[in-house]
Amino acid sequence: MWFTALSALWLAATAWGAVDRGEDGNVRSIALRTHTLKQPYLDSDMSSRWYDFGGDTIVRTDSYIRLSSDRPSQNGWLFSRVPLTATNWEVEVEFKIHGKNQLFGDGFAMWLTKERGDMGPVFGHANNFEGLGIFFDTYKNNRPGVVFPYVMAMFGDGKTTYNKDNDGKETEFAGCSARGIRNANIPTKLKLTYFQDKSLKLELQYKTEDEWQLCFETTEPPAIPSVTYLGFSAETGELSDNHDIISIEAKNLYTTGGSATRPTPGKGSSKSRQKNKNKSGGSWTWFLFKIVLVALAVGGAYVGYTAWRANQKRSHRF
Ligand SMILES: [Ca+2]
Repeated sequence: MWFTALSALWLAATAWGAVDRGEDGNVRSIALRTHTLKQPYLDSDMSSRWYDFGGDTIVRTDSYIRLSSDRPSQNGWLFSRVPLTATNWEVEVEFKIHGKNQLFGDGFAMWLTKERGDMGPVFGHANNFEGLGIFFDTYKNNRPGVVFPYVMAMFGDGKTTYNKDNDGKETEFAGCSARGIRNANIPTKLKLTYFQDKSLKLELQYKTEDEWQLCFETTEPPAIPSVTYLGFSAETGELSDNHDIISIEAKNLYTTGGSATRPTPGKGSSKSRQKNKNKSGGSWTWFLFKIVLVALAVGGAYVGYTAWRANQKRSHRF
């Protein structure tokens, strides 16, 4: 009986542990399978259940999804099939920008937009978009005094135009220079973390392995539309480069009640954090989930106990 009860509790604890993987003590995460993409990328029917691609995109099942090859006038995209509806989320992407040429371009974009797979002039995707675009711009069209490659975020309202001629300077929300992100010696990664109405943070990994560089962090970012697709696109013109997506890992984030951390106001203020007293809606979900787990454990214990009793009765009879 006790053995069964203990093993049921242990099972419950393991199930709990599998989802309770937050790095921050107050933030829990669940992997979002619908927005995660790993090798070999494709199913047996040579399509992906959760992602769709088009244009010049090439999939090499053992290596990468190449949005643009190192050839002129390439234009490819990769987009999730279902919208990302989580309120708070984290997306970590391994990517690779590389090529043999001395002069190269133009870069790639990450999207959280209402539009999906709409080819156009903004790193291969549609202009006047609605939602968030993060641009990894490797070619300086005209932004004096700024070191390229330059990574910048833009919130589109569906009307505002991204201006390629000055690398989107007037519509920049936040950004950073990332010299060395192209042809890097280590796997290059980005991590975008979004807490609705609270914070948007972009971290990059390209200098040292397992060391994140803060690109920007802001509080009270504009709302990302509730129905947005997660996607990527790249474009080459006269100049070219390979723009590869290696893997995408998405997580749904929950803050637990009482003491969720949030960044202090201002750009780039990642180091100092303050306590947020607001209870989040997520905490209730977790509380109910815990109750279900305990109920399962107790139920398991009872079933085990009944079986044990029946067994004891049988063995007494004979
Ligand atoms: Ca540019």
